[in-house]
Amino acid sequence: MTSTNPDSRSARAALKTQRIELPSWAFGNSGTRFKVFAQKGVPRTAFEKIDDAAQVNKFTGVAPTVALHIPWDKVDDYGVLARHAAEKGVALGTINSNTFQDDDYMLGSVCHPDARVRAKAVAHLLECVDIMDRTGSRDLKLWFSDGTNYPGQDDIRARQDRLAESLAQVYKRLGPNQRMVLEYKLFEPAFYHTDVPDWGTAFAHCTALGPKAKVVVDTGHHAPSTNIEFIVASLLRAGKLGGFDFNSRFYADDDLMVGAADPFQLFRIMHECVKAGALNPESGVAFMLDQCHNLEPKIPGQIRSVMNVQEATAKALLVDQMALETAQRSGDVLGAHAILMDAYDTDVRPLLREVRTESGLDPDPMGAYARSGYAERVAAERVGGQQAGWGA
Ligand code: PSV
Ligand code: MN
Repeated sequence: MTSTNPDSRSARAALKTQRIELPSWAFGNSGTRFKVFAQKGVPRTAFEKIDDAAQVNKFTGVAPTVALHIPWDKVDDYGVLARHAAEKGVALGTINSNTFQDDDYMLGSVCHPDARVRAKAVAHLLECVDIMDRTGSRDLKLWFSDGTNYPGQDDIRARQDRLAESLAQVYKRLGPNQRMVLEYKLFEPAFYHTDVPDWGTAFAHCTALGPKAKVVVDTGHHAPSTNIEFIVASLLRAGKLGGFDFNSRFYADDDLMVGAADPFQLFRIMHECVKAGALNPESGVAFMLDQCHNLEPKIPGQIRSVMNVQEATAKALLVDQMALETAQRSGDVLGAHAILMDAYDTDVRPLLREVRTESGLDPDPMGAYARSGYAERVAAERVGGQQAGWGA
């Protein structure tokens, strides 16, 4: 006997409308501080990154937007880039800011002790909003590498004040349909204190700013053993979850394929999302990948990641919510746990194959991509030029 919902019709419908945003930087070369191994056929331009992202959408059908990172994806005319994306069947998504790769930012960006550097960082963020106007993007994603390495290096409270002032300047500039989504991260590159280290700090700043400011949960940005689904549930409850940067980690911010290290955690996160109706695009929760494929080929790495999210989502959709609630209310500890685990233990791959076939897709996205010959074609075509890379 299974306690998963035997009627999978609503699960199928939800899986067909699910949307997962891809990061442009996942298609460029990446590595660690020890070595970046170049791969054949890697894109040289933002246009070629879009081409590769469009392949992921072509074979999964659920990844129709591509996030840009500025200045990595800087182009002369964003209208041309947006039209190129549309021709390839995708659209430009979230604009990610970058205030971490300029010499001026050694001691911070929006929290820097020098007002000149703070102004420079804010000017970059405002430029990102200008780009959003041209790309039609809704979200400005903010992640700050700001922090200190040594006790006493700077004033922790003053840095919070500078952060709040800088964010307020950018918030004022947002259009009626634009949002800022603030990402937190426990540590790295700062090792003593980080200015936005956790969801509480991000939440406090977003609450002070107003309804257009929301928190982003990057699944690789917590201390080991952190209960991420609790954070997700709390932010959903407060209407402050802007979205996810999905990836997985074994040790720190490993940026590995989502669902690779801990598929059960991903399921628990998606269970909270399903319960809160966050899968619905109108909920305003953006499901994005933020990963680097250092060893594996990039496009199949992204396809696999999308499939991992789909599998966790399908399992979460199969949770018999009514039976779960009944068990929870009656204090049936083991019964409630069993209901959740029955859904998690379901092999949802046949269901997803059916969903893909019903959507006119090949049921096997990895195989279909491999058979398409795209990888060989771009490896032969993309010779010369400078391959895109993290930080390039
Ligand atoms: C920081 O570690 C982060 O998660 C932010 O989202 C950055 O924009 C991204 O990684 C850069 O790869
Ligand atoms: Mn991230």
